[in-house]
Amino acid sequence: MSLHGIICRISGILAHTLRRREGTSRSRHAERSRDGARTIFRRALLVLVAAAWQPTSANGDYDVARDFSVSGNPSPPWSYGSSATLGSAFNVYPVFSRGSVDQWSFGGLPNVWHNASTATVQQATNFTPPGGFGLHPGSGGEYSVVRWTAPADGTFRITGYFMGLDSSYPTTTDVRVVLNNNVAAPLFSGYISTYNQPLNFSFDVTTAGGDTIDFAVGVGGNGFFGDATGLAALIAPLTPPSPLVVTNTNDIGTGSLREAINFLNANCAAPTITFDIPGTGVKTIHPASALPAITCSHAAIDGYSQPGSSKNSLAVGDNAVLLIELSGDLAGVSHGIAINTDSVAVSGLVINRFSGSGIQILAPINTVGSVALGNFIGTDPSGPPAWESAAWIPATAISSRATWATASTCILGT
Ligand SMILES: [Ca+2]
Repeated sequence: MSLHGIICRISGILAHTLRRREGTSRSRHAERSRDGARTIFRRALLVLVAAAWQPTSANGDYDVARDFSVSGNPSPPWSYGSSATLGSAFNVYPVFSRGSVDQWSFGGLPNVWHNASTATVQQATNFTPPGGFGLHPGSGGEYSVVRWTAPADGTFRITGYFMGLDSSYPTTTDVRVVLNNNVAAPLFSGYISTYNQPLNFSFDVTTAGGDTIDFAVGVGGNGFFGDATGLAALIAPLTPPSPLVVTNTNDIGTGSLREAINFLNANCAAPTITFDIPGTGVKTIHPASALPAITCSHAAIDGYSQPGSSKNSLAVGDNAVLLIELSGDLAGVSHGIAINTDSVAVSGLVINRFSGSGIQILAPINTVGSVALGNFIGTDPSGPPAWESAAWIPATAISSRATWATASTCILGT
C-alpha cells in the first residue's frame, strides 16, 4: 500500500454498524443525562435537607443529626461525651433524657441534644431548629464533644457548620474539629459570637479505621455564658477514581492507560476505558514498551470521553476533535492497541509512530465484531491533510485479520 494513500471511508455496511452503535450510544447518553439529572437533583435535595437539618436516608454517609442515637451511647460510629480540657480524656455521657429535646449528659451540663420534632424548640433563650443537633459546654469549662470513629480506612469529605443557638446573649463559644486529639493542629477551629449565623467548614480527611474526629464546643473567651451551639456535620466517603479512567499521560502507575488496560483485562465485567486527563489541548501518551493486548470481549477504549473532544459531524470532511494521542516513538517494536479477542471498540484516538500497526488484531482470523470508530491512525491530532508529509507513518494502520468496521476512521499508510 502507498504511504500516501488516504482512506477516510464510510461504507454502507460500516455506516450501518456505526448507526446501530451510535443509536445505542445515544440511548446510553440519554440514560446518562437522565442519571446525571437525577444525581444533581439528589445532591440539591441533600443540600436542602442538610441545610434544614432534616433527616436523610442512609447512603453510606454519616450525619450527626440524622444519626442521633436515643438508645445507646456510644452508638458507633458516633459517641457523645465531654473532656475537661480540649483534647484531654473523653468521657462518654451516661444519662439519656427525653423532654422537648433528646439529650445525653452526666445529668446536667455539659450535654448534647437533638430536636427530633418538626418544629423549632425553644429552651429559655435557645432555639433549636427542627431536626437540629446541639452541644453545650460545662460550667467548669468542660468541652462538650461529639466523636466520630472511622469504621474503616477511607477518605471522607466533611462538611457542615457550627451555629449559635442563643438568640439573646448571643452564643459565645470556641469550636473545633480535631483528628485523633491533635488539638495543636485542628482540622478546623473558630469562634461563635452570633445567633443563627452558620460558621461553615468543609475539608477532606483520609483516615484509618479507628481514627477519631471530634467536634468540640468550649465556653469561649467569656466563660460559661451564652453557650448553646448547633452543629451540622455530614461525613461522606469519597469514591476513589475508577481504575478504568485514565487520568494522566504516564506510561505506568495509577491513572495510566497501561494500568487501565491491565485492570480491564482482569475485570471484564466493566470493560470501558475512558479518559479524564486534566488540562486543555492534546494529551500524548508515550508507552515505553508495548501496551498489554486487550483480552476482554466487548471491551472499549473511548478517546472521545476526554473533556473537550468531539466526534465528526460532517458528512464530507472531518471536524472531529481528538485529544488523546498514543505515540509509539518510545515503544520500541510494538503495535499501538493490540486486541486478542472479539468485539472490541476503539474510538477517538490518534495513534501514530508505532513500528507495527496502530491497531493490531491478534485474535484468530475471521474473529468478528471489533470496531474502530473515529480514530486518526498514522496522523497527527490535526488529522487530514496536515499529516500527509509526516515521516513516521506506520506500515500498517489496522491489521486485517478480523472483520472490521472502520466508519469515519482516517487511516494513512495502509
Ligand atoms: Ca461563653
